[in-house]
Amino acid sequence: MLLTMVVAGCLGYAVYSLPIHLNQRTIADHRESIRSQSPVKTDVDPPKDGTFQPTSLSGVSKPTGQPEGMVWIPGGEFSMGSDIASESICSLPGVTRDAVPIHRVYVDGFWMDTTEVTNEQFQAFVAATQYVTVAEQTPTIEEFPGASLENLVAGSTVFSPTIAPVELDNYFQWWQYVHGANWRHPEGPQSNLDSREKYPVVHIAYEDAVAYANWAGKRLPTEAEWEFAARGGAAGHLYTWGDALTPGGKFQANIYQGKFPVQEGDAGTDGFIGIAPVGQYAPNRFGLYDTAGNVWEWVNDWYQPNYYAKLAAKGEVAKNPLGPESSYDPAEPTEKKRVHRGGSFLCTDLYCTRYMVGTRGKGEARTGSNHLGFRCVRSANEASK
Ligand SMILES: [Ca+2]
Repeated sequence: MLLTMVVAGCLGYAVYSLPIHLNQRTIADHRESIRSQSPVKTDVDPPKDGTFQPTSLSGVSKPTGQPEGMVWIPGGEFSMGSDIASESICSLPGVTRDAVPIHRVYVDGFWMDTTEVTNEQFQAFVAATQYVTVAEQTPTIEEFPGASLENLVAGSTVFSPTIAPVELDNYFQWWQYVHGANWRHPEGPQSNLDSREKYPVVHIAYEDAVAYANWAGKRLPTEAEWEFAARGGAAGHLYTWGDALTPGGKFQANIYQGKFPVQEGDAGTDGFIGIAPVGQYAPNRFGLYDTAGNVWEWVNDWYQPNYYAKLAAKGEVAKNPLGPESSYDPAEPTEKKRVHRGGSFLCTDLYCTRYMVGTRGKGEARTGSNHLGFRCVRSANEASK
């Protein structure tokens, strides 16, 4: 939780600008134009390039007994990761640094929730189990030795827009630990879930997501399963839907337009200022909604920035990879982090464009926020609840 303040993958680096707009360009043109440009001087190593190869869907047929609210993801072999094309779109250098190199991965078929878990779904879980989320628990001195007692108050991390424009080099400027913020009170004690039944549940820690999944007879996806599903059987696209951000002028995800992170800076050109109900945009080719934008999603893997490089170094297709055996983030080596995927309603090309399908997020496992949720999967051989 935020006493140590780790926020949903959008860590700060120095800002530079390399604006590229893809709407009228092919991805091949875009990649070539980047390679021909003079290198931009930053303190971040440029990502290594890689090559996407076609996705090969598994020939395994769809099992019978489709679970409610889930779709069958056929499984198969695909190219996972990101490359310089994604790196160039974001004003935050290093956005793909931990998502290289592109490497081949195979995943078995599985069932996946079509949407992020909603407030009404999580409410049913809590009503059945009386589960108390991490954000609702009072932090202990054992967990935060040295903290003053007045700071040991239950709460969670809430996006708090700045009054005036700020340098985007310190996310503490727009994230605050709000006492009393939790899944029932997304913006703090004065907020509630009225008319938000179909919104994704937020302020969920990793262990909260696992508890829900266990109750539902499901589990969290691996990072590989998540990316395979989000790519929808296609290969090498920037976004879950293709390579243009707004094909035909139409937004495909709830992200952020306008000045970030200032008050009233979110223009809502995509139809939503802030969080949106699930399923407001077209699904991907597998029938999944909101695999880009709206809220980040927990996946099961521990976070290590060089995990893809370790897999690629083996020189073989990684079969059903489960992630590294432990967490290590050089930026915050004492924090135990799991991977986040998909980006959120706060993602903007000014700062964090990780609604791009091959990019990664990360977060301390007990830290939730009001732009972080989850969805579940179920293996083909797991019985329905
Ligand atoms: Ca939006």
